[in-house]
Amino acid sequence: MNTQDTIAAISTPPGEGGVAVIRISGKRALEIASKIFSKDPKMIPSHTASYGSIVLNEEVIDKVLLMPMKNGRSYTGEETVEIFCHGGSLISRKVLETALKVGARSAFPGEFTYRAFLNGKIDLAQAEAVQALIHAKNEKMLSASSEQLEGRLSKLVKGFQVRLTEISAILEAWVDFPDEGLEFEPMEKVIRDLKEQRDELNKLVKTFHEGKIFHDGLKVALIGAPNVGKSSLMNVLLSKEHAIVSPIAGTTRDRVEGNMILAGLNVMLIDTAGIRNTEELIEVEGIKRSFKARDEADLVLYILDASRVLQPEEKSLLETANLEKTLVVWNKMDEALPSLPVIEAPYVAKISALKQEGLEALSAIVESMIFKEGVPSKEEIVITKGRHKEALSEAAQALDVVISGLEMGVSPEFVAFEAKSALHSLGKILGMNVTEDVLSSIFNKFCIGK
Ligand SMILES: Nc1nc2c(ncn2[C@@H]2O[C@H](COP(=O)(O)OP(=O)(O)OP(=O)(O)O)[C@@H](O)[C@H]2O)c(=O)[nH]1
Ligand SMILES: [Mg+2]
Repeated sequence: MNTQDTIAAISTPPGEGGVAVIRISGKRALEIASKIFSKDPKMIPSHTASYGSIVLNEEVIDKVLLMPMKNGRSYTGEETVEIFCHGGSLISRKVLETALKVGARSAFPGEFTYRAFLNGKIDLAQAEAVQALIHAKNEKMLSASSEQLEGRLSKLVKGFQVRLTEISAILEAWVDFPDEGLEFEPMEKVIRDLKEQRDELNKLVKTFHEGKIFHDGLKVALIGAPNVGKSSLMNVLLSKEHAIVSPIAGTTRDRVEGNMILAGLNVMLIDTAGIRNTEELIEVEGIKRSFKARDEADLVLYILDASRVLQPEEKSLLETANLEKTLVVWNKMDEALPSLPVIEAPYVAKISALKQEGLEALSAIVESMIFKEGVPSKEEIVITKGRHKEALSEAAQALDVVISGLEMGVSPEFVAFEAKSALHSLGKILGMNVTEDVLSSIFNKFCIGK
């Protein structure tokens, strides 16, 4: 990928809309714009939109607003021109093509952001946040990625780097002047600092549990005997008649999926065939799938019918459940028996799918099951990328080796080497010492024009 070229792309989504934006970025952006615009863009003040025509070979292609961004004061850090044209897909394509005809090159996916990264406008963690922000489908992911884009994670990582660089220097000095030992700073203080850093890194690593859920969402399976109201609950949660509901036991035979937002998270609900002893071949296959859905789910809503006595099969099903991820839901509370058996499970809810009662409490319990240590606040930094988690754990592990090395008095060279390796791992988050492969795997996922 030649980074000297001036690149151009349509930055708005494909299809028809009110306005489309064509972005041109690179050393020759103004010159290229001057060849196709009715006014000289060099004369337009930076960051000011000017009305005019896109013209090529005397043919007026469109009436547009054009805005130059000069002296690198742009997203990419390069000279940039943005053209706001009419939003038809054909017209925006034509405007782009005029720019390509006079010397711009089509941008690759994510190439504008890649240049912003190369020009030091943003670091790699921030570039990843741009991508996450665009694709965020729930509030929590949006807030985590905008924090990251603002550079909060980067700042934290840089803080670790500063302190570790100091410690590294001390250890290096110790390598060079072993006789003088650690007189620059007492050994106890170095070890104490290192432990603090390691613990903070590990704390950050742990937030990946939440981050992954923000990013990937949750699979929630509705499990239970026939006729307890699984499909009814699914329909109520989705606010539509998605799965067939009937008083006949064994209505649902296949897995039925639906997507929704629950407790601020993307949830894929999976309705399943009611589990019972049966010889019926299709139902047997359906029940097999119910068990599979139960085992794969992040969370299981185990539905019981409060209007009738608990069946022996239901009790034994509960005995084999993974209770940490199971929420026992008494449904049909509107027709509940006078007394319900006590269920030995940490999470129990009572609802009526028919009357739509108890659903908020259900959502609150789901939230408490997912965020066992409380919902992360907006200010809290949450790791959402496996890549970051890996780099942070690597750094924490390297620090572990440094700490035990210092405590056991191993050779200073070895300890200094491990401290360097921790620094190296942290740098990867910001985009230092990462391979071309890592970079392209990140930027390839972007859309064209970003
Ligand atoms: N009274 C009352 N009836 C309910 C409630 N929820 C569901 N039902 C009724 O229970 C019957 C079975 O509901 P479904 O949602 O089809 O039950 P299911 O668990 O999906 O059943 P299968 O698909 O056969 O496994 C229907 O007649 C529903 O109207 C409730 O909260 N209260
Ligand atoms: Mg059903």
